[in-house]
Amino acid sequence: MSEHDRDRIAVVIPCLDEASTVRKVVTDFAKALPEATVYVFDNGSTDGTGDIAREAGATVVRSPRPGKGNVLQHAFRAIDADLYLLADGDDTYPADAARSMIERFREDQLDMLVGTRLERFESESFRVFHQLGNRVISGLIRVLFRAPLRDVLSGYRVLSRRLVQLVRLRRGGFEVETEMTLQALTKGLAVGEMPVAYGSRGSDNPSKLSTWGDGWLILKCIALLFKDYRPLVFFGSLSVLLALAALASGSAPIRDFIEHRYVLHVPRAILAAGLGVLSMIALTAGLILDTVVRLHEETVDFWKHRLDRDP
Ligand SMILES: Nc1nc2c(ncn2[C@@H]2O[C@H](COP(=O)(O)OP(=O)(O)O)[C@@H](O)[C@H]2O)c(=O)[nH]1
Ligand SMILES: [Mg+2]
Repeated sequence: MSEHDRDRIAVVIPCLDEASTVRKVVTDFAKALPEATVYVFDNGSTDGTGDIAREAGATVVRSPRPGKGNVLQHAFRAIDADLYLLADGDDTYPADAARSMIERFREDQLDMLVGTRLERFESESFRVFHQLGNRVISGLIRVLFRAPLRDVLSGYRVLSRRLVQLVRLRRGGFEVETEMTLQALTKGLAVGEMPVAYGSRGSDNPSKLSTWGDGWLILKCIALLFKDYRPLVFFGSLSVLLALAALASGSAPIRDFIEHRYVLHVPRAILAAGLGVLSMIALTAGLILDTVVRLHEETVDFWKHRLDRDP
């Protein structure tokens, strides 16, 4: 009898028009994890996805607001479980890896385990630019947030109860994986990765992800979360850039003054002064917000401690 035997496991599958694959996905996960409850969050499917999923034995929840992010926000609010396994409804993630992911997750005492898709995938698994996009986004996060993650956009993850309670998702679309990862990292939660096989979508049912539209939203999400959680670096860098611009613009007026004891390049002097003031404002904003983030981290630590003590 292990301490985890009574864990409530929720398999959460967001679905939009996945009639051709949802039956297989639901039955595969029910077979792989008989003790789990399989939830299909469906919003706006017009191809009967919800009915097929219900027939296959899933608990189908109608979700009001479109977008994968909105659906996962709904799932985090609606489901009370000890462990959450997120997967997609397009049968690209192997249900038979679920058990070993959960074991690794428990062994390493993680809050999030991401199934990485970079080792074993089919020729059609990734669309053009998606592998490059994934590398750019994961690389950016590695540099900005100092996190050694390689596949931030994977939809296959195991999450802890305390992560689901602590992480406040805001984004409604495909930025959700990025936001979830960055929130977990900035809250000091334990994040790990494990290779899984990654299949390809059937040609009859295209992906809902738009390469450029969602790519742009994901980059914007990273920039905004960097501003929110690393304000001293964000505004500090801005302050340095502004100071350099002020110096560049001020060099002529300064030379004037040294040589003639009089400023000839007045417009440049005014611009330099303005840029200098902006640089100071940016630095001040960075310092003040850095304090706010530190106090926020203390609050998060308080809740982490509380949740550990009485989950
Ligand atoms: N309920 C719901 N599910 C969605 C929505 N958009 C995408 N999904 C589901 O999210 C999963 C991932 O979407 P997919 O198109 O496969 O994106 P990709 O794997 O990143 O190319 C699939 O199961 C989709 O059905 C949505 O607006 N509502
Ligand atoms: Mg997919």
